[in-house]
Amino acid sequence: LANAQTKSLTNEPPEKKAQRMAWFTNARFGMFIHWGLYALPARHEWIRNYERITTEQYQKYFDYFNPDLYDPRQWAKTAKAAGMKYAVLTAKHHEGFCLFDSKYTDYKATNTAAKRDLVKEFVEAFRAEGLKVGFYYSLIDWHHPDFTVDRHHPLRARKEDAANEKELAAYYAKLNQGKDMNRYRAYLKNQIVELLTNYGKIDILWLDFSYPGAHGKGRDDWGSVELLKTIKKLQPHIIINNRMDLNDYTDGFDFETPEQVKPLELLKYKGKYWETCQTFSGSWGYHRDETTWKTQKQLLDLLITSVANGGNLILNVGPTARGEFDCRARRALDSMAYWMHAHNRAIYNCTYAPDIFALPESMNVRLTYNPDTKRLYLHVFDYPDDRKLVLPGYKGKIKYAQLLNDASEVRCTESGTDIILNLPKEKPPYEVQVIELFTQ
Ligand code: FUL
Repeated sequence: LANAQTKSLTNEPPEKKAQRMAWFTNARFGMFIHWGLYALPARHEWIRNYERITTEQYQKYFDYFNPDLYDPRQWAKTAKAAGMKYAVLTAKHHEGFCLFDSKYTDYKATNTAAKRDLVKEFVEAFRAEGLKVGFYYSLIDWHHPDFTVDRHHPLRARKEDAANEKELAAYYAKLNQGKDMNRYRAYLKNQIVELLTNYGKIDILWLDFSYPGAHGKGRDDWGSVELLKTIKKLQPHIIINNRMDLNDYTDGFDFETPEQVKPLELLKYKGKYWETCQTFSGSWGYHRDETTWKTQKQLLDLLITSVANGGNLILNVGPTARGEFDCRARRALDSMAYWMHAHNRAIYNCTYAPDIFALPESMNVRLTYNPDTKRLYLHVFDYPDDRKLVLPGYKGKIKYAQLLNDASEVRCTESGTDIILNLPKEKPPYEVQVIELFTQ
């Protein structure tokens, strides 16, 4: 793989980048919002692709889109209460529908019963709650007439359309006649310019996603080098994810985006800038019939394990077609609010702990650490029956210990070089308990 990462696009020194990234790495927890016409079929945001729905067939979702309960101030309050410090909204997803008022298309919220710029209200509402705001923008577009139809597209060939590779190539050549990806590239650039010009200071740009070579231009399908320059010019402080295919450059992106990975896999991102994106269940868009909702403990595991490996969690909500978070999402967010209220000190401004504090895997604990206060946070996933937690080799490393939720002392006893934490008789009413350890 030609992925040498030697060429720089911006010549930004690492200290400067660290400064630019500081709010993001301190925030640790954000909200992803996937909202679009796919909320109406309510069977996954990829539905147009999965079910090979034509533009004409998909039109009914545009015609019936009427988010009468949309009140982003409620969303913002919910996000803030859950302890989230930023939010990223899908200004446009792969289906091509724009939640914002773009000059370059009619396929937008202002032309639906909503009759207004939904992005504008989102930005205002979240800012008013003191949250940072970001835009997800899909590089892929299944609606745009110039976007190449290939095997990744909803209108892709069926088995009966071509008997062999040659016929398949001819099939696509015919379908794509008159289409011009240069026009599409101009469209996407124009829209990104709109998004970064018309809504004030934008904190994150989340572009999605590249499958190199699919559109006949090799590794620069989106005109990404130019695009990045434009973005940085408009919003010099913006933080950009890694999906616009600039992986060959040292500074072609700001953070990595492990998607839907298990907590254990997050270890390998330690030392980089990253944010894992995760759903409550399988789908990003509102999915009515999904039954695989993560438990509160699984959600906490994702958040805590992210911080314990020096990264962020962006947790997704798929609002309904009426514009609300459905009750399952609200319940999950409420449970995060309950935990975060008592424990956010173990999350914000925290990262992985120095190696001298490493504990055996068998303990099923996670460690987070605040480098400014030098406090160490021990997240207990299995509350011990005998209420004793042995920290091997910890003698001399800890000055004081307290439960984080109520600042009640956790008495420490020594045994050889170990420290034994004497936990409360009654297990505190949280899925994960946190003990704050003062190391100085
Ligand atoms: C993926 C997309 O295809 C999904 O629909 C979702 O937006 C996720 C965050 O990124 O690549």
